[in-house]
Amino acid sequence: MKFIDEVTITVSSGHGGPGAVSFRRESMMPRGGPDGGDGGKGGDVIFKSSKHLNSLIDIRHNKKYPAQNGQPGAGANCFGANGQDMVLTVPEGTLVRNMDGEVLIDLTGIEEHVLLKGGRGGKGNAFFKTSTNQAPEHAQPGEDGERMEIKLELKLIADVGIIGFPNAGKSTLISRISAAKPKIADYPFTTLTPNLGVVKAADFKSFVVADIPGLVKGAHQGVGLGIQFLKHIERTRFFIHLVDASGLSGRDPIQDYEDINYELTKYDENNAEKEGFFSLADRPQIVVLNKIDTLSIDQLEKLKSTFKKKTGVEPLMISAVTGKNIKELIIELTRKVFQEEEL
Ligand SMILES: Nc1nc2c(ncn2[C@@H]2O[C@H](COP(=O)(O)OP(=O)(O)OP(=O)(O)O)[C@@H](O)[C@H]2O)c(=O)[nH]1
Ligand SMILES: [Mg+2]
Repeated sequence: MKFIDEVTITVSSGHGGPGAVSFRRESMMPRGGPDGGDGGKGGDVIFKSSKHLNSLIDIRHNKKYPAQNGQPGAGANCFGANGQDMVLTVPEGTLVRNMDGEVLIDLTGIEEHVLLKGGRGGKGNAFFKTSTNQAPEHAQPGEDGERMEIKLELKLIADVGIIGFPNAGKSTLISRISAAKPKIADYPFTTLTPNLGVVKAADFKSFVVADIPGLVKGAHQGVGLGIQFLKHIERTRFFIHLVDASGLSGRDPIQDYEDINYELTKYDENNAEKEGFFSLADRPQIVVLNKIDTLSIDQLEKLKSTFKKKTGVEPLMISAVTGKNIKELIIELTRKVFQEEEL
């Protein structure tokens, strides 16, 4: 299964500025020579790749990305200013295709590529002065820029995977922290295929979270939907281990937490031989207890301390429905995603 982020936009390079027709006029020189300057060059459309971006979310804000036109030339041999380039910074690995689907640029391993060149500026009349034509009356127009509709495409790679029992609120959580709109319902196995969401964090940072179908005890033996969906989060850096704290399911949060971890170790055993595999059980986890809106303050404190005592882990307590502590969770996720990147 592939998750593709796709955006269609129109890019255009700038027109060249026209050259000027002008003659020097000074009181002592009634018949001054030509002094029309050249127009400026139109801006280029340039793609740059960045390792620090991981989705096309920032490109979605606009449909059109024009570079600036060059300025016209002027008298006194003034050249027009060059138009500013349109620089689009996109994640490394982005493909730029034309509308026929042909790949124009593959930003894998390359840092910068000019897609459309801006038009040249026109020559001013000063340029056309010759011994036989001392007073040329014409200047060149600027060259036109180019316009193109393109499709950007990026295979999304999730940074963070959400694991947990069915009904724990994984889909509710991803819908809270990203623009993803997965199906949410009060029965197990609502999610049948993974969902990806892009989380926009502070400082223009963003990262990708994957919501996969719930696991149950015995998943490694094929119970429930089985553990095959874990393969979709094999490449994530860490997990949000989401636990239903409400007790409404009739299960025990600590037991749920341990059951899921046990399924991870079983998955590891089955995949240990696979080339490049790295253990899911050893993958860092942010342990999050959800649905705390259903608990009294006393129950909440008690659960938190029992959880810590029995598992050695201090969980974050949230409500994906009311939004309680979601901001704190996003801060923690951002810290962990980008801290590991800097190491
Ligand atoms: N009270 C309360 N209910 C919640 C909370 N988060 C999720 N729910 C409810 O729990 C039920 C299951 O939520 P989902 O987000 O579909 O759970 P899931 O983990 O994606 O479930 P599967 O896709 O079946 O694995 C829904 O009825 C949600 O409204 C919460 O913070 N508080
Ligand atoms: Mg779900």
